[in-house]
Amino acid sequence: MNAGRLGQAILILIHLAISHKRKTVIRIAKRKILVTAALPYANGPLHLGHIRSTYLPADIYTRFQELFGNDVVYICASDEHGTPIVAAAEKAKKKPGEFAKGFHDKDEKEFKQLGFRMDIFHRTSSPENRELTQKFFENAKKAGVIYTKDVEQAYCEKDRRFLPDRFVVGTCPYCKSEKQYSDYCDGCGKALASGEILNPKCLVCGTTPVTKTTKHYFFKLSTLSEKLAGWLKGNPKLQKEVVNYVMDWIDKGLNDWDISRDLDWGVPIPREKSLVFYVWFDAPICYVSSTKAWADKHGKKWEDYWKSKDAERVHFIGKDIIYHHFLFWPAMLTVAGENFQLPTAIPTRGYLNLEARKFSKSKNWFVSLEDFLKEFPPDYLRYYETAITPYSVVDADFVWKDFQQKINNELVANVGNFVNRTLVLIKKLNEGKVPRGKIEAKLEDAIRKAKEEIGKDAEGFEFRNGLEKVLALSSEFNKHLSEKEPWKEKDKVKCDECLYSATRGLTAIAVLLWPYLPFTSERIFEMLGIDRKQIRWENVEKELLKPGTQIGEVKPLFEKVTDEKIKAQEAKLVR
Ligand code: B3M
Ligand code: ZN
Repeated sequence: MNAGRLGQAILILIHLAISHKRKTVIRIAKRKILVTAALPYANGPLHLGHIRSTYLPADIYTRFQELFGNDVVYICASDEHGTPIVAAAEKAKKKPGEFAKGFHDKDEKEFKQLGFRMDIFHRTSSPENRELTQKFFENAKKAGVIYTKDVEQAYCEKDRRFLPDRFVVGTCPYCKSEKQYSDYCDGCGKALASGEILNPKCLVCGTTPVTKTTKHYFFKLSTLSEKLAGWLKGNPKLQKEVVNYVMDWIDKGLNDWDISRDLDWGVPIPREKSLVFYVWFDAPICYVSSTKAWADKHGKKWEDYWKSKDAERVHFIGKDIIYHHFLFWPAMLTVAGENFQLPTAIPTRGYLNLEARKFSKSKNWFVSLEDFLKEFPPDYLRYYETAITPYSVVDADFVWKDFQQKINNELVANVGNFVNRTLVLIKKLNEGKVPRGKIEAKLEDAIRKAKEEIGKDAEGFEFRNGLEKVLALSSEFNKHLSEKEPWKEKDKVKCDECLYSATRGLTAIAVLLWPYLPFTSERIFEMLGIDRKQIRWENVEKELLKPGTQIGEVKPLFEKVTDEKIKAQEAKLVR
């Protein structure tokens, strides 16, 4: 080979290497997805309702994305500021930070027990959040959307302090419910404007407050109406039903937003002595600061998620905080500069009632997460709440009898039965070894089709539909066993084929169940002796159990929920 030829050959090789590399890059390109769940207020125990609308759907989505092989991060934190926390802490004779930390730790523990795989559970009172909140404020100022105005505020002369929001109690001017907070009536659900409450009293000492003038900071939401409307209408990933009524608010005209409070607990407003930011200003910023805290710890860049057009940001919320996430938060991001990107999707779900009534701790109409988890496995809650939760803002009802029925008649009778039956039959008919065979075409198709549709449902946040399809697949495999009756089959080849097909259903269902019921899924894998690293999307239709594998001890996957347990729960609710 002469030198010219050699050079050419080298060039070709380099070219091949580059194009090969390019191909590889394209193949392994993962989507970057940031998932957040609304930050729980650190002022009371979590109940079953919080889980259904927000933390569970966010977890299922995150797990699907992980299963798909995408780069997904699940962010959450305790929301520690705001007057409810200051008031509750005062009652408990604790400092707000110390008081909030108690619930922060409790929430974190319970989230873990439910299998929520949050990458970080941070705090709004963290230094990262203080710093970033002040930066957002300075940038918003530069963008010209911040102004100050004197406002009339309730002031307690005895305690010598301003009384924002929850520090004033009184009678609702609309429904006349007594002992309501001045910003919100629990009786009729109306948000009350400052000064509206009748017969106002200081929450701490009961004195009738006077009004005093104080300087507040405002965010000019009104000037961003058009931009927000454009974003809402131009983003097909936002829920139509929600967009419709947010557009209605915009059409009626947006009020400017008072972002300051006369308090000493919160993120201080720069250059002010006695003002902190309103809790709803710094809370969503904590989505970003938590990402930063997580990224710093893991050698990643938080900007990749927040400032890149290629990344996706998905906020899971309950319907009570639509205003804050569809208007305030995108408005804040719009004026933040520095290439901050707006939310990609904001999946919103309705409230959960308990036996047809609102959850209320004070009225003893309440099931805390802690109490639930003492009695039932976490996957039972994950199953039931997913099964009653459509992708919509409609409310649902937690009913103990319905819970029992769904667990016993669907989860135990269908999935539990299929898993157990398959393994017991292999024990009986093939000495506990996975038989050799070929999966029946009809069943192979069923797996492929279920996988495709469940994947689509996950991308569309339709988790209930997806779960129903996993159950339908399990039914189909149960039916296959009942029809083929392998225990009566004289032909060994046919018997083997039937059982082998069942094992393929078993592993497919175990993978597909993982985002929904991770504990159950991992138990099936453990029972089969398959490494949990095999829980991957591309493995749904693969042979994960090799013929000849010895099945270990078979234990029932689930226990039925007994009548006694349900009666005991019902009796706890004081009717
Ligand atoms: N802390 C909880 C709620 O209103 C509230 C969410 C903040 S998300 C930034 O549901
Ligand atoms: Zn009212």
